Amino acid sequence: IRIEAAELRLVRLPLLTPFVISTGTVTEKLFPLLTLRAEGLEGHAEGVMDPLPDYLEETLPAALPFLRQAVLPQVVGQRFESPAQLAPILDPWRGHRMAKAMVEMAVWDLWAKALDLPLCAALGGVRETVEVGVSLGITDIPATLDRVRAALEAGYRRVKLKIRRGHDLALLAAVRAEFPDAKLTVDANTDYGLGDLPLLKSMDRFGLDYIEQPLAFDDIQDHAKLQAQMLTAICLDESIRSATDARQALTADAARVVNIKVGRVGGFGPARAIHDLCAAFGVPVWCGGMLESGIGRAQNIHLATLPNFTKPGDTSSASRYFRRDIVEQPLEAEAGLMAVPRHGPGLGVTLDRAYLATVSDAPEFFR
Ligand code: OSB
Ligand code: MG
Repeated sequence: IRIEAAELRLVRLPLLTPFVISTGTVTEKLFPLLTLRAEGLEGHAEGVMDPLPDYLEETLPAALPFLRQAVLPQVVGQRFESPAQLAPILDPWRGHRMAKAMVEMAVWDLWAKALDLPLCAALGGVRETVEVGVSLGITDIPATLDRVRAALEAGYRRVKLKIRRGHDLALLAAVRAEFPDAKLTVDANTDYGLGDLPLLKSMDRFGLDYIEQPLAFDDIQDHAKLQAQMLTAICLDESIRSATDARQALTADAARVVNIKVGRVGGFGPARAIHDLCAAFGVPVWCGGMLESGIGRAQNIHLATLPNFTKPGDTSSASRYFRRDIVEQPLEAEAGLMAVPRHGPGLGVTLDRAYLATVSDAPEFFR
């Protein structure tokens, strides 16, 4: 396929309710949407970088000139036999994995469409539906209990509670008392340190499936120290940016579960490499989320069809976050299962262009 043109736009979708995690609050989802054109086909990808560096270092204001001035001019006009052939263009640039992922994922979508295959088939997926849970932002304990009840009644396969220092043990005790058998996990988004070892160890009594990213975003060694002291599995999110990070974490026993986010690791190729490495170590993975719209959700669902995605992912129903999505197909879970979108090859979703025009800036064109 020869990439003939690219289109880049910023999309702004208000969230139905603010999403609060230990590092901050999101009230609207602002994201870049990339479209690549080739041979009458369009490949789409959603970027997951935030306006400010509160999840990882990468930011939207830095990603845009990187895409505009460096990557898109190198890609447009070029011919690629497969997404792997992007490596000589993308690999030399440092960092910016979320921006690189956009280009890589859009080429995967185009490539799958050119082959007339659903993206999951092009990736090597093995299932038609993926198990999903919910990620519940921070609020008070009574409101959290209501949200947990609603999620379990809707059939979600696990409930992940966002925690932070001072909003942890009492919350867990209350949720566990009311839902003794629920599959529960917590996500600290890096809020703790090794100084909190006694507190973190005391979480062992709640029977959590794992504790996600308790320590620093750029740490592996301290997580290994913590894992050695805990019965509960540690799951790494922020700390795993590459297959090298995954290898170091797995060989150090710093994580017994890995959250894979395709944007965080730079695309489907690296995501699959991490998936394969985890499988070789007998470590289960699950697909994380970044409050994506329908394009990003479709990316996640296709990825999660790979065999070692054996724990429920975070791609819950789009209607939990948005009044209206930018894709025409509703991405809604039923009884905790999300069907792989199959409205045509590739991502299997189509843009709702009329609505998109009302929530995005005018696109920038590259040709
Ligand atoms: O740590 O998994 C995270 C959202 C924004 C930033 C970080 C995280 C999250 C989530 C979202 O937990 C889950 C979702 O997309 O539903
Ligand atoms: Mg996380």
